[in-house]
Amino acid sequence: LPTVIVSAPVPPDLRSAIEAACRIVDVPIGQRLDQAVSAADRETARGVLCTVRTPMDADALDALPAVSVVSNFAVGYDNIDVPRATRGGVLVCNTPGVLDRAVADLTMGFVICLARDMVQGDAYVRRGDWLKGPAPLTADLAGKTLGLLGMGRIGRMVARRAQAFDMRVVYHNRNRDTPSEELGLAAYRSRDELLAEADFLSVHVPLSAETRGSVGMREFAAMKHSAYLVNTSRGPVVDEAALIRALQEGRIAGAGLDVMEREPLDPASPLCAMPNVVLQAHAGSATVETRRAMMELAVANLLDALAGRQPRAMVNPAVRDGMGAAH
Ligand code: 8YV
Repeated sequence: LPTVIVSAPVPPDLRSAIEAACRIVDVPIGQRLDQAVSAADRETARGVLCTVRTPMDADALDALPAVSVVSNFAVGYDNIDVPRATRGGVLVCNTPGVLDRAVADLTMGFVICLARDMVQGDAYVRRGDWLKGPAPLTADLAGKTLGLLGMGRIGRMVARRAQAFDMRVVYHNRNRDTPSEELGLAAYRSRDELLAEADFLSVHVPLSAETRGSVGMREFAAMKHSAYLVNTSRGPVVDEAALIRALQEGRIAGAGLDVMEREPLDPASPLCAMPNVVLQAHAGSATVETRRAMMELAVANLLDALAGRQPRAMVNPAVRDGMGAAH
């Protein structure tokens, strides 16, 4: 049986499915495979099932010469050096599609929480302030502009939800997304127009060399003072020091953050002391149903690739088409 390295929370039934075809080597989540796996298992491992917390950089890939597939339990794959994997003939798989709704739901949750000041409202009731009088008024979503930075699968799902709340939805994307415009989901704007118009700026881009730190002081300065930032993508897309400064200086009104530059977030971070910031623990996809669907897809991707079948979701399909470098 081929050896596979598993560093992901696989439930028992799916683990049995893997064990029917493979020998599993377990690695605690977050550990480097080139350090945690024995030399013998590193030499023979044919596949990897891991989370975004497993660095699959050049060193890790080099240490696993027989690996032909890395199945990521995530749609994002910024933990993997994909060009290096492609050059080495390693197929990279991910879990697109099955988590779009959950992430979009949490995004709208942030928008509603921020507009209606729900975290403060909750504290107001618990403190007994309600006994002294009603809580301060908040703001409508209807008529407000949601600016989507990134219009992929998740951005579109957010647009659909925001429309149901009678928001105006505009977006900016590397490539103009004509289908979204034809469906009336959102209107295209230049990046600067988007920043200037948005009452809520929500980030839906992958983390890459181009997007790292791409929402920073220049962007906050271009936004309305009354605008909120929502980030359910990847923390490092936002320059967090600049965000903290922008919040402290009142350049923007607040933020809803599911992801941070460093996770888990240090509770000593100034973000944790700000009443106009709502935080979640990288939980966009963290529902029972969505995590199950993600794991089913990630396991199927792994087993399909090892059996020579075409996985449902491939990041670098050129490897399978035989266009990657030879082994
Ligand atoms: C995490 C995510 O993968 O899909 C992604 O890109 O960031 C999340 O769904 C999740 O924490 C599981 O590891």
